[in-house]
Amino acid sequence: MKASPKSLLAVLRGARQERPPLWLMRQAGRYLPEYRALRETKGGFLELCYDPEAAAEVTLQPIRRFGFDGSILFSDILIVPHALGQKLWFEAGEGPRLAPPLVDSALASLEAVPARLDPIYATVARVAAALPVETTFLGFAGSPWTVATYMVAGQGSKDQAAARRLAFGDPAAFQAIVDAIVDVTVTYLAGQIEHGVEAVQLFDSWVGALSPRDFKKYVLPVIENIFDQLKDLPFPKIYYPGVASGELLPLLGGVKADVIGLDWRVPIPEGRRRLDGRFGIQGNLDPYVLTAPMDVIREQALAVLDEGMEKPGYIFNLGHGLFPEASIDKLKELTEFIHCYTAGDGRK
Ligand code: 1CP
Repeated sequence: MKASPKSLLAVLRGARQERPPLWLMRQAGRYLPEYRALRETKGGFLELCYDPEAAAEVTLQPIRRFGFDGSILFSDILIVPHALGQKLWFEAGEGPRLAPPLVDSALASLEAVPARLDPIYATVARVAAALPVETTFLGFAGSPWTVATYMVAGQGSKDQAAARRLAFGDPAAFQAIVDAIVDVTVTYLAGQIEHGVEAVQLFDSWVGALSPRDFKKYVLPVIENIFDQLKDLPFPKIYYPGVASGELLPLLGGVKADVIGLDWRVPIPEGRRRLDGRFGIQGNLDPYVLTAPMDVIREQALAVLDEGMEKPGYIFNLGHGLFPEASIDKLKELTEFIHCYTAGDGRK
């Protein structure tokens, strides 16, 4: 059974709901054979991102398969550094590379290429025209901290060490990078809204690497600034503070977002308490639960659902992104299970 029309959008706007809407972070990608086939014909991941017809198709693939309530634009948080002028490519089996890394190169050496955002807007317009009416269309960007961790190191990094070193050792240089990301990000999110997304999520995947003190100093004002600049656009906004961010939740009270995404380490009632009940909640099944037998998946999903559905404004999701080994059959069953959820129906 499917949830009611645009149930995700209604919940993002704070509506009380009978059935939990769901979507999954990183729901498009390599676990789908139709994705791998299209990527192969296009030559690579970035080629897919910059081909609006193909990127729209990839955005729609998980909706066709599973009927999720939310569809997230297929693109990447690293399109913003690319638009800021860094070279960007993906090493097979390793991940993203950006050059020059800003550990040893000045931001001023980059020449911005704002036109690199244009194909993404074209993808947004295509998806908006093609999505089923009951599906809510989500746009996104990375938060300046998380994006900066890649720009500084030139790749993904353990513990985000290079960015932390730069932030602590040369705060002015770090702030300049963050300021540049903020400007593009606000334009980019507003542009996605203008072209047809119905809500946006800011991914701050790696902010849990910081102490609450440093989060407050280096990240919080930046996040507040972005949401402040977007506050007059009447579209729901989600902030996902990434893995291991539980200690940061009590600091988020002034952020003008509607929903906060939780990772799996924080029980949902505790997350709500730390957030003072001010936000809707999205999350927070551990993605690795999806590797377990189906009865374990159901039991864990039910526990999450029961906690989430205690209060209005709840969206089912994972605590972090889906991984390439995900099983299509299990995801189908999980989706059906969630769409049939009724509180306290004795399936525990
Ligand atoms: O085909 C491939 O090999 C590319 C794999 C892939 C995919 C499918 C990458 C490379 N990015 C994406 C898509 C993507 N990335 C989406 C699309 C929509 C969807 O959710 O289905 C989104 C929202 C992202 C966001 C993203 N990219 C984040 C934030 C979310 C998270 O998972 O924490 C991050 C950190 C990235 C960086 C990135 N992009 C790709 C890789 C391999 C990485 C590095 C991840 C790492 O450092 O561990």
